[in-house]
Amino acid sequence: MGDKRQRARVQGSWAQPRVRPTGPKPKCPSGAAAHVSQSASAPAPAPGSTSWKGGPRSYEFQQPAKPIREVPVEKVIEKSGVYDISPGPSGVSRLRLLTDFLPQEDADWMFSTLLAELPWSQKTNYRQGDAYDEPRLTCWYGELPYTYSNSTLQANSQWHPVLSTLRASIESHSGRSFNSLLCNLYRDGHDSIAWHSDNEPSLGPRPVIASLSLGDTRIFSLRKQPPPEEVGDYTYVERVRIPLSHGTLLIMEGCTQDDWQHQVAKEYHDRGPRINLTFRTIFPEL
Ligand SMILES: O=C(O)CCC(=O)C(=O)O
Repeated sequence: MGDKRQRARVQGSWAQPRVRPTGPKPKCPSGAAAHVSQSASAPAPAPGSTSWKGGPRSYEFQQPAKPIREVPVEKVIEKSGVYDISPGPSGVSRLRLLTDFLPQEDADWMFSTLLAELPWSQKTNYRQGDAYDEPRLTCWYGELPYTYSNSTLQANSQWHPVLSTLRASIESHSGRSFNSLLCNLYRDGHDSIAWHSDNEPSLGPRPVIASLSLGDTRIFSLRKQPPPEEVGDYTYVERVRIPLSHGTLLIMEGCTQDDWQHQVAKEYHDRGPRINLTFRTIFPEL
């Protein structure tokens, strides 16, 4: 899939402008596979020679059978603001980014306190019955348990005082209330979270997720869900990339969880630890 997307991008953006042949449409001598053919009358070049002897070089241009499809250019969001990343299909998907939500000194001491004092552990998830360890550490706060990827984080109402303070300030900034928190610790650049949407039934329709980042910067990527006719092929979908730095608050709302997926991919250069706090609301009746 990655390879397909790369080939499509090379064709779409880097290829030379398409030359339209004038005159009658050339016929493909040996079926649709031959896009550029060399004249059959031209003999092979002499060994070591750099030019063809014995006749002019001639090429026949064959239009590709299907029009070349452009891969949309990935959008980058780096500045604070409100971004409507799509108007549908389910409704508006909206991101609010605040890069300096926490002053640097507060972000610094909160990061080191949470890194040292939260009960971090590695969760085991299940895919088609097979167990795998999440490539990051987590802990959960909330009156209710939280289930995703076929395993459950147990209820935990012992909020760390730093987390209670942060919850109150994010609630007063956003005008939303949150009863739960999933904390993620990416120990280094090899830790990650795979493509997913926060769309568990217990989060209710159109959940609002407030995500606070502390520590090293990591790239938060979003990709749009493909329309049904693409049968799960993400090659041509819209993409957004947001570097989430120390003290940045990102709020996802509207239809973001219906129409988009997000991830934090592994990186192959050195990254220090990063904590991400995702405040959510869990509905007991769902
Ligand atoms: O680490 C992040 O920024 C994203 C975390 C996330 O996607 C999640 O907890 O669902």
